[in-house]
Amino acid sequence: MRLSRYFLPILRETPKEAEIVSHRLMLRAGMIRQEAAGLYAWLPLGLRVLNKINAIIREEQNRSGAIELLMPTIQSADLWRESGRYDAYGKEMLRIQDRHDREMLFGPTNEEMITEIFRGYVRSYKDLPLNLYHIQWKFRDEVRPRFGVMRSREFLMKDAYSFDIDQAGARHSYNKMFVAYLRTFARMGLKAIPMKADTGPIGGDLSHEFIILASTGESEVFCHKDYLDFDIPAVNTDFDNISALQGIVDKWTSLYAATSEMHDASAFEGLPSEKKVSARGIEVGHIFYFGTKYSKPMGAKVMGPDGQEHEVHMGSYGIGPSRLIAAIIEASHDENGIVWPDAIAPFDVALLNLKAGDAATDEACEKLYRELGAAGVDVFYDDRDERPGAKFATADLIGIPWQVIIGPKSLAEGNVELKRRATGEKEVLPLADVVARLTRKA
Ligand code: 5CA
Repeated sequence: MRLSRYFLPILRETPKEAEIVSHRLMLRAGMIRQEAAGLYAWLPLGLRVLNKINAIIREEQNRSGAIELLMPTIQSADLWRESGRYDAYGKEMLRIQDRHDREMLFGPTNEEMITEIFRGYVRSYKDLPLNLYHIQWKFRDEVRPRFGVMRSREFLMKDAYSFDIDQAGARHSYNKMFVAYLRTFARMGLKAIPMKADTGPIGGDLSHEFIILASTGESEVFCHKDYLDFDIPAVNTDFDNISALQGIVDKWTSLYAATSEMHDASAFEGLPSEKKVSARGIEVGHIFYFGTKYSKPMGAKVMGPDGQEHEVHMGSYGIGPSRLIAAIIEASHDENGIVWPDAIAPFDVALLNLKAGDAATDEACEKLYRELGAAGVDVFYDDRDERPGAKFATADLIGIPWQVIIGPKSLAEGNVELKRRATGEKEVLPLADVVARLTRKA
């Protein structure tokens, strides 16, 4: 991508309305634009990151055996009357009337709709377990939308829903999501800790929130320090191995970790003082087991091996991809801007032409741009006629992991400079070695 032909509306001034660093940086870096309170347009740079996040989520959901579909954003009120949640949900639900005066709503979550889909097709325990997920926009009319996409009214959610014949099966389905979540967040460079959580309007009696520690987090959390160094389950984890998965979950729930709603002060006090972490946290995922809470009122039953009908046991599993972007920036930035982890960066490499218009510099940049592209490297090419200072500032602000800096002086000796955004480390290397160096990515 050539910056001269891209759409990257960078702000020079720090926007006054933004209270936390991720919101400020997302606005300044031209990733999002507020369209109304708690509603954001995703500008090209922001959308690239969102797509990267979604790709990782999909890979890990699919690996665990979950299956993707797509449900609509608008739902019928009647569906929610069946579960009894239509009145209970209150003002957070955006209620809409269509031209025939039918009551509709913009979905805040999809337990009812997925249960309706399930009961329309599935009849036998032989079709279980089943876990269906989608990545779709949700709307919750939050009293106080704030912090940009961290707590917005419209936000993206990956929500998965599992169906099992009994509680033991549902536990295994829960564990699959638990392990998939550990892997998902680790791949984004985050240390997410599963914490015992309240179930709120979703309901149920088993629930974990996945929390990353950040001083600007909205929740108060308490946990054992050792969680921060636990190993993440390997890529070849066998999701069908019931006891192996239970072992991973047991380990990750063996030490103290709870949000303030579930906090047990006396249990926490019992920890050695050097192991106590009392901090603020951001909830990036939340998983629930709620048994037959929806299947019973909505009549989602299957024939069991005993020839009897059984109401299915369900769980639901959410991740907030749009919130995750803000959370990652909270965890990874410096005074110059965002520092993207490699896996979710909008581009792999920023190529900075320090003297656009100079024939030799232009030629070297164009050639490298083509070669990197051909090698599968996603390049952000700053080909504008701008001062070097402005180019360095832009590249630092938008946080691309590598910068290749090409100016006439070093180029005369056949060299360019390579900078690692995260550490600021610089090295000089021959122009001819850049492609090999960046495709090795070490
Ligand atoms: N149906 C369940 C699980 S699928 C559910 O709705 N869970 S939730 O309410 O916990 O939301 C799931 C995830 O969506 C949260 O962990 C969070 O990452 C994200 N999320 C929730 N509300 C917002 C919001 N207002 N802004 C941004 N992300 C949000």
